[in-house]
Amino acid sequence: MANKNQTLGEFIIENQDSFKYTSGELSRLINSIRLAAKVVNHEVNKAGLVDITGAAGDTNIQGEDQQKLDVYANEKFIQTLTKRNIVCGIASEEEDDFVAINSQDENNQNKYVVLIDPLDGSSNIDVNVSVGTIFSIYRRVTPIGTPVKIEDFLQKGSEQVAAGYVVYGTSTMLVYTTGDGVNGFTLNPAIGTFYLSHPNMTFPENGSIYSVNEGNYMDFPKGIKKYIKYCQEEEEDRPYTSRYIGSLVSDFHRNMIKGGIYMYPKGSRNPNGKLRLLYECNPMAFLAEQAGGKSSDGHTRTMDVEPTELHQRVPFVCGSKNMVNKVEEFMREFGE
Ligand code: P6P
Repeated sequence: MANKNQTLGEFIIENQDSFKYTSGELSRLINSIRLAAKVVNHEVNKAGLVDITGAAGDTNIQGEDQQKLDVYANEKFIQTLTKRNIVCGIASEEEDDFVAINSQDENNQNKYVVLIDPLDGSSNIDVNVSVGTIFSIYRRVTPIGTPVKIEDFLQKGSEQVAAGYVVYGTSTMLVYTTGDGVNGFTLNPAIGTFYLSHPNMTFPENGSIYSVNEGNYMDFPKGIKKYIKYCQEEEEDRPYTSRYIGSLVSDFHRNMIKGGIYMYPKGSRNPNGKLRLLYECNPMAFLAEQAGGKSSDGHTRTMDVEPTELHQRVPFVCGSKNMVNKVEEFMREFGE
């Protein structure tokens, strides 16, 4: 039973029996993410004051300018997970290939891999808009004590054992699931402790907020265009409100609390959509479903998509169940 103002540490201990695998390691893993989140939060909150908001001058595999905070956050999460010797491998938006963590050591009994977008929405950093970290956790599928392999990372979203995000917003929150509902913890920066502020988070089945970059409207599939016009019709329950922050974690978080839908469809410039399946769509889909919401590419459930490569992109429609159902209805009727 969740009681408000419980600390994250107390919550993990109290609930580790509900986790179907040997939960001690997962608890340590969530704790290490908690530590890294606090360190990154400290830097994000002072980004405007020190010279780490400018582009790092490098570009990541996505061809996007790497903001220094991107690089910093990536290093912090990898460093923390490595030092605590909890995982056998990490895949990151900021790393071209996965990073093996001592997995060649036959004594390495670590069974988890983590996939992470260390600082999502980083283009918002230098304009002081919320950004976030997204993480997804799997059990490895190759034998423990052997070098970790790509197949340990290319698992369907339905195989996730845990997923969550950190939103560095007006307050900093850690929201995660281990398959037994979704709980949100708010950081008290004065003492560096996360407190259970949002127990048992649930997506309202209906909502009246839609989040999409309408600048790409002309590029969208016909079914998406029809849905957007549906949202704008003068009806008893519409028009809906358009809210798009340009930071997936922030848009998702607001929609989960208030009810709403986030869409990043495919288009000519993004023939498979923009968002990455493994460390953006799957973790958010896991959270959405655990909170009673829904997630698909407009046709297929996000967590049923068979991954083929580490940085693969998919179209993404995620949020209140009846809103996603409506998009899928339009996609069936009007197609691509
Ligand atoms: P656009 C940030 O880069 C991100 O991955 C999501 O956080 C965000 O929702 C989306 O891309 C914004 O993309 O093309 O609308 O600027």
